[in-house]
Amino acid sequence: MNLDLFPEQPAPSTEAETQWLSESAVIFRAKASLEAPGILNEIQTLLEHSPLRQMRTPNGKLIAVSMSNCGALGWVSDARGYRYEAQDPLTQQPWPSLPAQIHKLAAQAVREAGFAPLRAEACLINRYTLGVGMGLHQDRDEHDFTAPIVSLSFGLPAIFLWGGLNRRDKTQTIILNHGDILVWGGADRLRYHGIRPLKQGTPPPITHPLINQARINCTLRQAR
Ligand code: MD3
Ligand code: FE
Repeated sequence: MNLDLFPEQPAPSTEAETQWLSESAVIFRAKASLEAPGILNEIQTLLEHSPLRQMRTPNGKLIAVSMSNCGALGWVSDARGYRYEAQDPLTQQPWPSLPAQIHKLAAQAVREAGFAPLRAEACLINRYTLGVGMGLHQDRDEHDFTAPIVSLSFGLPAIFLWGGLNRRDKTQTIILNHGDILVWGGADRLRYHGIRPLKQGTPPPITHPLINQARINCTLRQAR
């Protein structure tokens, strides 16, 4: 008997494919699949130094996604605002260094997307458990909006909302699967975007405690 547990989601393709969302936004499907176990192990190790935590918005609201950072700068949010910091406020130590495998995949994706090399000194690590999402927002805490952003997705598939330059613009839904790398810049850099609350879905072909009924997203940005 074949019980289809996830009838609404097609099985994610394990095939490497390139999908352009526009002239300056591209998804490299399954591009990080091979490196995923190694990257997840590296993330697990660095999270022993700078653990995942829920931050608060400047208005005091708890952010549902659990976050940490690696690289020279980390994105933080608290009563003093959204900003990049060289030290983890939890440990008052520098953030762990960016794993070489993440750096290498991101640099390759930026090149293949046709952008100039970037100084990706900030890597935000987001972890979504079931029911957790991220509301529609723009990424505008960086100095230079001409630098593209790269994101790597691992674990459960997520429904990504791809909006326009105004909050009220219509959004498109795009599924981000395990191993997908997304690069966007240029005219798309300030688009509104978000992640729908995570649902159960086809698990990826590997298991790892960080992605057990969960999704990990690494977002690399040039902050300064
Ligand atoms: C397209 N993270 O941390 S990454 C964030 O999956 C964030 O955790 C999401 O949004 C996540 O700020 C989405 C992909 C992404 C991020 C920013 C974009 C796509 C984007 C900005 C403009 C257009
Ligand atoms: Fe964002």
